[in-house]
Amino acid sequence: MSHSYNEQSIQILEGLDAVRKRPGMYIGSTDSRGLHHMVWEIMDNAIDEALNGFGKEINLVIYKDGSISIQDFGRGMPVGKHSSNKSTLEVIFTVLHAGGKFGEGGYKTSGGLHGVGASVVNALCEYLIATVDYNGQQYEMEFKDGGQVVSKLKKIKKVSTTGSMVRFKPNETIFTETEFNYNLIVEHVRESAFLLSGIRFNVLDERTGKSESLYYEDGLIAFLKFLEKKAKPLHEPIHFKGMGSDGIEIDFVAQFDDGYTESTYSYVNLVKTIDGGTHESAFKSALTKSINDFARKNNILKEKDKNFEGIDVREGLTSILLVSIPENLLQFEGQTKSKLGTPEARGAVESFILEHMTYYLEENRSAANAIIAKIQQSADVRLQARKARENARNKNKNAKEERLLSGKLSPAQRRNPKKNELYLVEGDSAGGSAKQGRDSKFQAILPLRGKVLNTERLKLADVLKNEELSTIAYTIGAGVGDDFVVEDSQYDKIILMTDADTDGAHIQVLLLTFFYRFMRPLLEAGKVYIALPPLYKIYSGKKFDYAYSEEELETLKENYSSFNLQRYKGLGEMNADQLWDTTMSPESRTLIRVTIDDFEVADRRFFELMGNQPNLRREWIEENVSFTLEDEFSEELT
Ligand code: 28G
Repeated sequence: MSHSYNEQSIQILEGLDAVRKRPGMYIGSTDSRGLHHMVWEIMDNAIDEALNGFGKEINLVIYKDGSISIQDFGRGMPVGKHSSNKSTLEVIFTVLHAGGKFGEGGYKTSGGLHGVGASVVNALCEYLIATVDYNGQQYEMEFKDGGQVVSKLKKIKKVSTTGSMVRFKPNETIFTETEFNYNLIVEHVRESAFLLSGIRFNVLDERTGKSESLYYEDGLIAFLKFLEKKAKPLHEPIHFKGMGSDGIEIDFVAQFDDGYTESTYSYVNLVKTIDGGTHESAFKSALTKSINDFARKNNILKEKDKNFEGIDVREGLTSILLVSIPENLLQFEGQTKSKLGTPEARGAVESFILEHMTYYLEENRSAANAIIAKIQQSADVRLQARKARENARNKNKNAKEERLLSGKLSPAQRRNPKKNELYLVEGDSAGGSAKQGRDSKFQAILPLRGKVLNTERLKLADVLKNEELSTIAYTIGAGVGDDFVVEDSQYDKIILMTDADTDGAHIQVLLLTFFYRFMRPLLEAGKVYIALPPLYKIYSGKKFDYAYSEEELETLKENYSSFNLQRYKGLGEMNADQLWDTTMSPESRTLIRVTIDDFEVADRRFFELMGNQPNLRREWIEENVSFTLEDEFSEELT
């Protein structure tokens, strides 16, 4: 006898040990969420007892020592002997029940088994005390350190009521957060009170003295009112309650207001279904159908009119959908099991809502008219917005020619295709400096906004739809694609000027790809260049130098006894004069000519030319792993 008892108790401790080893499997997490989950677990048991019709009040107290208690006035947890020779109470708190909410397989339902979760909570506690009032007697049992029995079930005193109370203090070494959040608890309890009309919840925080008593007679309507926003309701709340097919019970409230937000809340067996599911989508389609049917029947929607869409119908709608599904039909989906999968719920909810809503609209004409008018308005706005977008798009098309001519280009004063230079500059602000710093006699500036379209796999027609690239083509003035005639180029040099960072490198690659694919003769003629802005300015007093690479900086340092260093993160950090001196003046700048054979080893050469910056190169490759320039180009060359 004693042998088997020991064996069993070892098994039990191992069971609870599993909970402590992997708390996340049983309560989701060990942060504030998990901490409060412990409270919901125990509270659900108290709620189940009340739902069974035993007790109408539940108390919750937060204590100064970091513990919390939940009390119900039900029948009292069983205190009798269990077959294992232990009290049933001990079994409830020490035997791990199958199907944890976060483990494989199982899912949680309120109204399910009593006691599931109590042992999990116990396993994660510094202490737990269970008190039971039953048959005129108060009993108590205490556990510590995750389920170890401190005292076997003992009689405390005579009482005249029945019920259960569980007080527990979560283990501080397991949870990263051990302070109970009063507001969070009140809001959770409030939600329960809305869903469980007729049960009173009292919350007391002994740390602060704050308390709250939550009781709603007509919970769903109270919930609806609670959710009410600034917007004005269009009618009295809609409330349908009854039995649908397959034994699925439905409780539904809804109210339209003159606002624009949709709030849909759905629950299955009192568990919130954040991700919706079959019941929620059924309600939505039934609602849309009932509205459209009504609008057609009453000639509000004419034959030529399109149906209202779901988003029109639900604009300004607050709704709460509660379904109770027999346990054998329950099916949850998704990672967090918060989406209903039960197929039967679709049919049950759809026909229930359709039938009731159709009847409601017929019987409440003034409400129906207000609702339909509002929906009509939403639909009109949606259609107008669509039209406005389409118009804007068409207008763009027509205005294109014009804009290309005026454009963003700052042209050169002289017209000399043998000498003129076109700077393609990353960003408007650098474009501004370049415009000021340039020699406007022969240098033209075209600022580029943001990323350039990747033309790797695009057809010419698509490329020309892109504003940035068609502007470049138009500015160069030598055509594009098969029509490109390099002799017609308005510029002797096309110079790409970007920041010396990964974005800049990316823009260069995209532009070169564009030239390679659609203006190749330009590259073959050696007319495309990359400007090399300095990375550093080293200075002391009036003396200064620019460094274009890390090595150059090291060499330059030797010429200074002491120095200041400015690192240029972008072109924008240079003023117009500096930009001229370092990057644009034919006297002092460094340009990299991009030739066609470069492309065979494009990325290697490219980054060498970018100035020896292995970090940048690595970063760039890491960020753009899918961009395999070298392969693509070599492929086309062979
Ligand atoms: C205080 C916080 C959490 C609970 C009860 C009441 C009973 C019970 C709980 O039974 C399952 C059922 C009988 C063996 C049921 C008492 C029937 C008769 C109960 C709670 C299995 C457990 N008498 N109240 N469990 N029994 N309150 N509050 O947990 O057959 S749990």
